[in-house]
Amino acid sequence: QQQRAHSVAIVGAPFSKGQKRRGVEHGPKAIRDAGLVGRLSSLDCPVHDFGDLNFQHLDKDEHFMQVPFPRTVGRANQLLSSAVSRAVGAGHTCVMLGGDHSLAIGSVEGHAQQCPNLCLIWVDAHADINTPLTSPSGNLHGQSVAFLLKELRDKMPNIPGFSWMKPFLSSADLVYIGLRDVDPGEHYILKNLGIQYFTMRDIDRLGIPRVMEVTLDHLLGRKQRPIHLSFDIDAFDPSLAPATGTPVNGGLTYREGIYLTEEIHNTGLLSVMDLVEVNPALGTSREAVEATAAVAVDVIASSLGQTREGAHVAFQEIPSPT
Ligand code: 6HN
Ligand code: MN
Ligand code: MN
Ligand code: MN
Repeated sequence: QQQRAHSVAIVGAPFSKGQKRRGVEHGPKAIRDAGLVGRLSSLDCPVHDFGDLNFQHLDKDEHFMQVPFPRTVGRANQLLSSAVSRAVGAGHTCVMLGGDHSLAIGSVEGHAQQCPNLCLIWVDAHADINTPLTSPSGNLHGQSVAFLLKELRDKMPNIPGFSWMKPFLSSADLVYIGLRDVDPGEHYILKNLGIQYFTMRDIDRLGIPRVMEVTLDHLLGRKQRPIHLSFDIDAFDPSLAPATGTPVNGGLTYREGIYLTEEIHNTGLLSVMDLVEVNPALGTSREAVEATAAVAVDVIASSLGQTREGAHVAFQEIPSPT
């Protein structure tokens, strides 16, 4: 169905301390350079570019257990949370450009301040649900969801830098799509909490239309509510999106990714979207980086109403020659 175009706020989050590879802080620039604002404007969405947030690196930020930069990541997410909350409070659909996926902590938290009944769709090769005690790497971008879930409250230590937030999301309000690299502790958590997830094998078996039907029914079947879409570019196959820190073979095709986001747009309920983990320092060529950023723009535009069918915004009738 056709929805009224909402105004869109873009929040750039040039941040990389949730993992160990530098360069992902240049993701927002790469996605903007690929023409994001022009594409959204041509969809008839009024675009408000809030620019990039200015994150501080904190000195004296010692490891906590295996986790590097906990205070720096915590502070960055606190800043992002208030920016997202402000954008949503002002009535915009918010697009957060990362940066690494630890930023979803602040993005979802800020969204929940305005929309406590939100649901979360996490599109990713990874589940990002390690706790500091299960994480094989220590990296916070692999732990974002564990910070959000009420059911994991007792399993999370007090990590310095995060005392500003409390977990608020129920595991029933979360669906994963695209998983294909899940750590043993993560697999146990997914099973133990009964989280709804679709791996790439499930997509092979069911097809993306059925996966989206079950996803949206699971989250919206009882009541309509705002959607938070957290889209990690590594959900796509590395042949399409090579410029990313933790690529895994066998990912979403372009058409699966676009269909997925078209279905989310068609609900009319998308409220905040994250597009994370585009790392321009990791492409093997300039073309590889530009291709990755172009896919990111396509997925954002599709989430916000670009259709493959076309749209007759500028036409009331077929022009007659005279
Ligand atoms: N991401 N599961 C691995 C870890 O280190 O916890 C990889 C996480 C990747 C995170 O892609 O956003
Ligand atoms: Mn991720
Ligand atoms: Mn990932
Ligand atoms: Mn629309």
